[in-house]
Amino acid sequence: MNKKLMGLAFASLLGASQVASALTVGFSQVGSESGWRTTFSESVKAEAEKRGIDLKFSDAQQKQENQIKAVRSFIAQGVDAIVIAPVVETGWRPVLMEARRARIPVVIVDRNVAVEDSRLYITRIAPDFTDEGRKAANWLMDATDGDCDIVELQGTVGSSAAIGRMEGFNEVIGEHPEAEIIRSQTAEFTRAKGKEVMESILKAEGGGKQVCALWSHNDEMALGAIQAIKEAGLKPGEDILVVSVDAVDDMFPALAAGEVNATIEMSPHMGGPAFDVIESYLDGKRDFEKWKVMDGRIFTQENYQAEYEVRKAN
Ligand code: GYE
Repeated sequence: MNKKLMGLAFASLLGASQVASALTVGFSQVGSESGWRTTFSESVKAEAEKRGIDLKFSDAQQKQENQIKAVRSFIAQGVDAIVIAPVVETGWRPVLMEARRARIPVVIVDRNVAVEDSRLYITRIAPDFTDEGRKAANWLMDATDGDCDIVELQGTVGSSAAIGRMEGFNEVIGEHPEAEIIRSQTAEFTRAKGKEVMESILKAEGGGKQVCALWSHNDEMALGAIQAIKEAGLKPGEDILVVSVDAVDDMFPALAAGEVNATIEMSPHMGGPAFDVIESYLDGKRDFEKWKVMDGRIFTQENYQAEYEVRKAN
């Protein structure tokens, strides 16, 4: 008798009530490249613990092949459901087809998968990355009257987060003839690369005195870049404005110090909604919206205080 049947036989001895909570869910996570990602992983694990879900967690270390291997392993284990935070958009159809053939429901969280057949997953729980880019650009255009030479730190190339944020930001900037992105380079969503790339951009821009603002696809890269701006003898938040996304805890002391101007919140708490979908699906619900949009606030030097108190209390 295989392990799953033995588990169910044992669970049935415990009585029906325990069977319902003996869900096994495989979670394929991108990696641990940013503070936001770490909080996201911890939040999913805590939520699974709270619900008595047996969570099989896999950290892909930013490699899609590791994610695909993990999903295949979840299928082989016969998990009840699979959750995927896809590192990049493309390359997912084959393994999602395998999950479908195995009749294992899949929920996409955070970034997106580019597949024609939307039946390959139940739903996606994520923010609107394009709207996050628009929010960042609208704040910056208001702050600079639409006249700003901008350097951009892109997230992971091919990720829907980087693609969407760039698209939304450029859409707004395009409406302002005096606003221009003068340098744009990936720093892979990490703090170390953010510092390294910003150092090279400042050198290439004659020390950075002409740079009006930094637009960073996430806070981690922005926090690294702020170190580089300081080491170049400039004041982040004043000489070079800083606008970013995620609103991680470390951004609040930087807002208080005047080193950051704005960050757009991206909630890391997607575990609960994902498990809600899975439990409803396994109870027979089928009419899910294809995208549950997670909205986010913008925190600036004018309004960060209350949220900062909340973060400090937790
Ligand atoms: O902004 C960044 C993480 O996929 C939207 O990935 C997420 C991004 C997030 O590395 O901190």
